[in-house]
Amino acid sequence: MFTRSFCRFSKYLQKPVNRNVCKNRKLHISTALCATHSSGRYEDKPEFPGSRSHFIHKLEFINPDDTEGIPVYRVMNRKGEIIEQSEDPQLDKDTVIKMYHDMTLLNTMDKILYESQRQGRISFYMTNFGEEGTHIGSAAALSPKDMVFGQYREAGVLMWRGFTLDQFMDQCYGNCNDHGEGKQMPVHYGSKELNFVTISSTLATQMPQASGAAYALKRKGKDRCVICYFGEGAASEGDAHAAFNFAATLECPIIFFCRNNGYAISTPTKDQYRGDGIASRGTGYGMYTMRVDGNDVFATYNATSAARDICVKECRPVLIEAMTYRLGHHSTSDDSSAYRSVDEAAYWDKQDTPIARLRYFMISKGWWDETMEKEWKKESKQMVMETFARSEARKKPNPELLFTDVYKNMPWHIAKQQQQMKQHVTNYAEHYPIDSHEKWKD
Ligand SMILES: Cc1ncc(C[n+]2csc(CCOP(=O)(O)OP(=O)(O)O)c2C)c(N)n1
Repeated sequence: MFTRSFCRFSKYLQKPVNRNVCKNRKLHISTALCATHSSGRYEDKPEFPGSRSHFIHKLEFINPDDTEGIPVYRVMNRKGEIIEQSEDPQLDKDTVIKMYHDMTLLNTMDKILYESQRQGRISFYMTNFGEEGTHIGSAAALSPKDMVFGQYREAGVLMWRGFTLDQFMDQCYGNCNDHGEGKQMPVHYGSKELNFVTISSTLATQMPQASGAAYALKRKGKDRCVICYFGEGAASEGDAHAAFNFAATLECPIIFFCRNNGYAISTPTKDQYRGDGIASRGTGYGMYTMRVDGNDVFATYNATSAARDICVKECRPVLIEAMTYRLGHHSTSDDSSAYRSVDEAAYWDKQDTPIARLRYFMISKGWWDETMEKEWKKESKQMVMETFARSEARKKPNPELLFTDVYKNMPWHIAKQQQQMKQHVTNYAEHYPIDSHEKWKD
């Protein structure tokens, strides 16, 4: 204030304003004020209600380039060797094998559904290649009662909780067994029984909703928390800010789980943000924060387990940023070779995948070998193929369902449209693929 009025004042004196003079003057003034402060005549520490801090007496900006990146927590190296024995979560053999089974089954399902889209058998698909460790590691650390809000690339969380291959494929086919009645695009899964809130396409909208759900859980006083997954691209949405700030100020038991896989479709992280990833934002909102190696299923497990404890015991939000790499294309509508080198993806595929790391670990324990690998590959592929054939053969839902659940009770004008559609399709049946749908009631 003082500096600005001093500059304005010099304009009235008809003298050219020399910015440096102004700047020097400002520094001079502030030194003078500081001298008074240090003499103890005024307060010794700032008492502004908006921050907790202390005074400094030299002008300096905080330069983000001066701060070191937040470290990446890992438990095992790329060869599946535990680095620090005290950090080994000591999971039993059955749990580790389930982790491996789920990660690889997801991988097999992805390959087959991806191919099925290429052949036009389903309309759309998104693979989870390279990110299986983030799904399984985090899901395994939660209670099945914890609520999940996902983005769309977290199918492994559902798999861990028991979503069946039939349920995945019925949704992708939008057939009569799909709980969503074929209304959404493929991969928009949801399951009330498994506490997995149905996915929707609009990025980051689930984030403030998840904070709200966590607030509701807190009010109910249950030992439950919410986990909300999102990509580093989605974190640029305004909704992400709203979610973080609400969760922190309202003290909500929520884990914000960011999958930082390097890309948001074709946008690399260097065009997405200029700070130190997403984790560096966490403490700015007043959240516990940590960055984890997302290709390390044990590190992800430990991080999520500790975050859950904080949520439930302290009722505070936690931000986890899991560093990983999106090995596949963004979706079946994308060809990633248009914006990144094939060599780059191949490097990650060869050097560091969560599946390979866990396999190394299991082999070193004597829990897995080549024969088991071959048998499981064969068995899991067969399971996926059989389910695929079943789902494909099922009829599409009754077209009447297009009009249901717009509201809880169908208003008269929607009922009228439903009748009109039935009449129209009956009159022009030869122009509609009516036989591939379940029949409506007359
Ligand atoms: C509000 C909104 N804007 C844009 C899109 C289009 N879109 C779909 S996915 C995506 C990229 C998201 O990237 P990221 O959050 O990093 O997740 P990833 O796909 O890498 O898992 C975009 C821009 C959308 N669905 N919603």
